[in-house]
Amino acid sequence: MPSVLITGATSGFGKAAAMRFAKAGWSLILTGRREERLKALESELSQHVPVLTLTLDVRDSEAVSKALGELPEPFLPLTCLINNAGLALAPEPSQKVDLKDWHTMIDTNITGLVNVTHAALPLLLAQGEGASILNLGSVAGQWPYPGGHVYGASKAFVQQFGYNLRCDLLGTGVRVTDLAPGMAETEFTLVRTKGNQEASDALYRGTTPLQAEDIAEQLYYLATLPAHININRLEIMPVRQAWSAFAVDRD
Ligand code: NDP
Ligand code: 8X3
Repeated sequence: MPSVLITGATSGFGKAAAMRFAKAGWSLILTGRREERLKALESELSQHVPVLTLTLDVRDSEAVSKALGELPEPFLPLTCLINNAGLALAPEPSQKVDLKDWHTMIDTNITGLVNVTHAALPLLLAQGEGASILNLGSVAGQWPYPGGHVYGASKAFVQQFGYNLRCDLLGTGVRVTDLAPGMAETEFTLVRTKGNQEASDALYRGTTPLQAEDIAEQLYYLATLPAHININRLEIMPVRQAWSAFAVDRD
């Protein structure tokens, strides 16, 4: 039975991916900080597939390496790692941002992703052919926009780290993909605005954003491609989102 480790399974893409992979009969290792949500997911999905929940913060490298170093037999070798845990903070311009918010994004989106990848690599190499690392990048990693600052830069790291990993993993069979979504309706904007439900609702109102299930479907597609195919980067936007013109400062 193939197994998938999903970081940030308590909400959004991670939760939807847990449902999608469970539907296909995969064993699930689900992580996040909110234990109650993990337990609720476990009690629902463990009726169908083996589920292991790990309550941890991806920023804590010791906790991550301990937890992944002790995975029980039914979850090994690991077929797929979905590095999904992440967040944006501080939609305001750089000159108004609290430095702590920049640090939180770097610690989660970069250091956290690196922590999990480092601990999971031996488990994926044990699988070899057909194994995958699916990293949640973002359109913000490729395209600049006001208020994107460290969030976009952290996702550019995710892309380049993935490409460099591919070079090192050549010959092992382990694949790496940067899945880069645009606007998707999850708790992402609620987190970014520190709990401003109205701002979150306003962003998604009157348009048709991606849904978490759309991204879960892409993750499942990537994880089940024939073993000789590696999609390096997959950027996906809602039809009702596109780029905009360059901004110009005028007198
Ligand atoms: P959500 O806020 O709905 O989910 C984020 C998940 O990350 C939660 O399960 C949260 O769990 C987890 N998480 C956050 N910080 C930590 C941490 N320190 N340790 C462990 N888990 C953590 O957002 P999305 O589902 O939208 O986002 C998922 C990923 O997709 C992120 O990397 C995001 O940057 C990226 N993305 C999102 C887009 C969007 O428009 N929604 C578009 C492009 C990319 P908990 O709080 O329980 O720890
Ligand atoms: C999240 C998508 O457009 O807010 O990564 O940057 S966007």
